[in-house]
Amino acid sequence: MNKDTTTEAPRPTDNWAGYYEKIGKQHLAPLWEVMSELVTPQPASACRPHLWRYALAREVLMEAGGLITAKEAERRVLILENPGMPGQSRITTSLYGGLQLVLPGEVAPAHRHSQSALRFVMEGSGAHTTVGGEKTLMEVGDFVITPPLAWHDHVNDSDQPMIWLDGLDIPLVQFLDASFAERFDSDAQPVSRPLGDSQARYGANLLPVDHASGSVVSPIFNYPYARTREALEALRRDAAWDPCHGLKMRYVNPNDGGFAMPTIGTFMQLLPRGFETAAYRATDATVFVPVEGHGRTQIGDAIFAWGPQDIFVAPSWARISHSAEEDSTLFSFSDRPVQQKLGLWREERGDTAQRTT
Ligand code: 1HN
Repeated sequence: MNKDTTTEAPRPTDNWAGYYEKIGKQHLAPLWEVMSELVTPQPASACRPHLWRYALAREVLMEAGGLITAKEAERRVLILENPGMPGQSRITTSLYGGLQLVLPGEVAPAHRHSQSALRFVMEGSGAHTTVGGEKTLMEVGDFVITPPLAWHDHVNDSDQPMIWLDGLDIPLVQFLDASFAERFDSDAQPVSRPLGDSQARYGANLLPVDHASGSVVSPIFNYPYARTREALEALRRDAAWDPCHGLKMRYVNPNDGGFAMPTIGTFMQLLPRGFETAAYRATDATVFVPVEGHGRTQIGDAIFAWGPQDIFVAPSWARISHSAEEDSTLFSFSDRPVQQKLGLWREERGDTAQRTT
């Protein structure tokens, strides 16, 4: 037995505050006061389920179009702030979301940063973004990638406003203190490859014969909706519906079959008219964007009715069930690649809505 006399000193139970103050001066703190908050029996997220109605967000975004130019703002974006984390520029705990407007004739000037970005096109046609020296045209439903530290600028040379959803891994990079960013010395970077180059080179189920890149970012930087939709339509004939997901596909990096982006997993699913999914939950909080159709989604206790271009978010480990009133397609994204690489990702399938734990 330990006979060290210090263990026999009176326990400071009547003066915890004094004890905490004393150890605080040495930048020490008692684990026993916080342990149950640090290590929770299941995810205890500040993230709340929420739906942003596109028509309402669009109205105030267009108003911003009259208040500030894309160039003045650098990026004219309204941040989608999760109501459980106000002021933190987060749509989920680990990810950022925003709605960006580029008006006809405008340029969002070239810059680059460590954060990965996805664009999911909500409205407009034919504006372009240039990423790492290649231009791509943007159409509704296209999923476009900006890899870490790739130069990127957006130019709207069409005659319609262009609006897209930005998804970035900003909170993750912030957490890791790994952010670098710089401005290009002109608004638009030089274009060094022809339109459609990466699509032909990497997006046609072919790779150049000596292609050896094991890059964690997909070299395909635009996954056009038309092709994704066509694949889903062809697959529905087989009707191998997943009870929790309908028909759900993952955007893929042809280098390795992994996720298209290293930190953000992206998906597109088809729910046919009348389909009701079984309850499902996973540890990756997920942002959903309906492209076509109407339906309802229950997330925990919240129920959201949705239509095209609305945006809704499900926190980690909240039970999700969808019902589609029409044939519906839902784009979604989450931090699943990070969680899977770290061995943290977990899912639970099936209708367990009656369970309390
Ligand atoms: C950014 O670079 C874009 O390139 C959009 O369109 C949103 C939010 C924070 C930091 C960089 C873009 C962004 C961003």
